[in-house]
Amino acid sequence: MIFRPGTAVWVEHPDLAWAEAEVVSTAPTRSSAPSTITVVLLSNGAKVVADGRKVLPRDTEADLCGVDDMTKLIYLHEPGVLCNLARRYTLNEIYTYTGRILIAVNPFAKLPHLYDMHMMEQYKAMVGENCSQSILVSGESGAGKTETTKLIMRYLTFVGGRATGNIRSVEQQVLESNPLLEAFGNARTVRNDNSSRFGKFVQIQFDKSGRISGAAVRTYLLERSRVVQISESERNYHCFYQLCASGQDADKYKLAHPRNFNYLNQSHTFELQGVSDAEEYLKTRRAMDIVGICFADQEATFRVVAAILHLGNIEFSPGEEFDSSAIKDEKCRFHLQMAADLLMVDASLLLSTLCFRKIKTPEGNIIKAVDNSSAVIGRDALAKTVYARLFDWLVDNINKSIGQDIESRAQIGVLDIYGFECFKYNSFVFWFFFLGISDGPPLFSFEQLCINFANEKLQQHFNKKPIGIVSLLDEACMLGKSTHETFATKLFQNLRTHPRLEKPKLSKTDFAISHFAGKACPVTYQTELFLEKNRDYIIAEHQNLLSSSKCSFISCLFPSQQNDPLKSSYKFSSVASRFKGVLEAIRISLAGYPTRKTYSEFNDRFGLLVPEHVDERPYYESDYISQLGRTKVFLRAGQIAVLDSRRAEILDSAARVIQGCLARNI
Ligand code: AOV
Ligand code: MG
Repeated sequence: MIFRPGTAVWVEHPDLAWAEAEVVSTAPTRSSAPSTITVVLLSNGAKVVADGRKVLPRDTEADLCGVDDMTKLIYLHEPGVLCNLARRYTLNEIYTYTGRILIAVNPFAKLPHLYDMHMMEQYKAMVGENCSQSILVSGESGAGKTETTKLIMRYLTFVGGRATGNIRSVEQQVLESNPLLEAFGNARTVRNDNSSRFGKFVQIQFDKSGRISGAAVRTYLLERSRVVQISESERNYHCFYQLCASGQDADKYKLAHPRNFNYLNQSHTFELQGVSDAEEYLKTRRAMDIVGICFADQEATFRVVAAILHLGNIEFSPGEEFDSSAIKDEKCRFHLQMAADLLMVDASLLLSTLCFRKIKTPEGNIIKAVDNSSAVIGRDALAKTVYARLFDWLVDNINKSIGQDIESRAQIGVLDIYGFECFKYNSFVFWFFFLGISDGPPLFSFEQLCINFANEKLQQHFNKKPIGIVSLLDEACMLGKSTHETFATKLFQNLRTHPRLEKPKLSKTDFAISHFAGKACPVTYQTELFLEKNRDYIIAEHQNLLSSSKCSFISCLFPSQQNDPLKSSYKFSSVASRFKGVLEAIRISLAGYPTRKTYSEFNDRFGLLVPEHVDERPYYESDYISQLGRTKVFLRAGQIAVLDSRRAEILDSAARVIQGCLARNI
């Protein structure tokens, strides 16, 4: 695009992302070289030479209050969108439409007036079409997806509620499932104090009269590794800290401050700003009451949580025999006993499960001792499995107690997944969330690949041949002899030429993906544990131990395999593939014609281009116009800028003519 001197533009800016400027001159270029444009920044009058490709037209007539729908913007490009969001944000207008998409900017402050009864009443009139719909909430980690999901649920339960005042009504149960699932599935991360570590799809069912008649909650891929491993300044799942702060209950299970437990003290962050874990514990218990989890099951749930903390404190030292392990000391023996008591299993069986492994040989099974580090890995695997089963149990229980309405004809689904995770991203939505985060080169795990993969799918930036990582991983898992090295080799062999995949120079087994088109943000993943994490199986010894529990709550979490003919212990099930099903059905149609103007708006602005034909349809059917609607003109991205520069030329020559006239008169 050619800019004339004086044209209002945006230029890319290292600190501000985009800065307001005006064109001074355009350097004449040979056709092969990129053009350069000299501009003057409005903020400080500095002259800057900018790459012509990074200069975009700026609408000087835009409303200072912003527009409530991005499609009303004259220029729908990044700086135009950012500027509009920023203008609205300063007025506490955090919601902006883009056609059918609603953008929310996280206010990080309570804006109660937006969500009060009065406001909800105003939208109530919109109930009507009686057909099922889904709402997808998308955005980077910390952007506000979960809060938005809760607001949506609150609204839906308000318009569809029966106003009976019953604390155990379906609506209340649906709402209270949120704090309950958050206690067990959310944790503090460097990006968000209450980050969801699982995906959630809530379907709210309505009866003929538009009243809520049932609901179903589905969850996806809880981040299991967090149970045993946390990074600095992050926390484990909230429920652990809540239980430690619970006073009497903590005493009952011989718990103490989180700093005393290996699964919590790997990070030095124990508290959340402005949150009392003791109060949160009471809220979780209350949510359990409302959702319909009986007292005995609540007790059992927290006994399991406590057992996991004690389990994590069982440490090992080398045993008497070569490559064997034994319990480290008396303190660890206490934790072993506590874990066993709480799980209601035999303490010596628990210990032998951790220190020995049964191995199948052609001559029969042999029992082999395992070394220290293998015992620790086994202990952590047990903790993760128990926690994951507990989480699934909670979800099942919520569903059973709320109940589904199978006759419902209309339902509204709300999808809330975890956000895209990448430290170095410097785009606008991120930028205030990432202040104060260290910028060491981050390496990402299997869980994050799944998270980012889901987001990528959701954003429909997958306009390419599927990259195939998940299929290759599944293949590797099914072949017994694969290792992460053979997987990485295969990945690079198969996808060598893929433009989004890179092989980092210093590692043979890491790989980097540029997840989003046009963003310089390759995320590097470490493949070390990919195969193990993708294989979703339970170690036979763990299964046997837990199904022997004298507590029916726990033995029911681990139904014995023999009684379950559908589950063969050899059957391979892939975590990543299950995740890939999740989002297959979701399609977002991005507006192909981002700029929309009514005929009269269009005429006002561009009528002077063809004064004689201004009211006639053939005028619109020129090269610039993509589609003509009944009341509006639809333009493809960028077309309005071309029209605008024509308009500026005409206005300019008109001005010159007028100036000439004036000069002559003088
Ligand atoms: P996320 O769901 O998108 O992140 P959250 O919904 O947990 O993000 O929002 C993060 C924080 O932002 C919340 O704890 C609130 O403090 C604040 N916030 C978000 N939306 C609003 C709102 N509408 N009004 C007031 N405060 C808000 V993650 O789960 O990390 O991807 O995996
Ligand atoms: Mg969330």
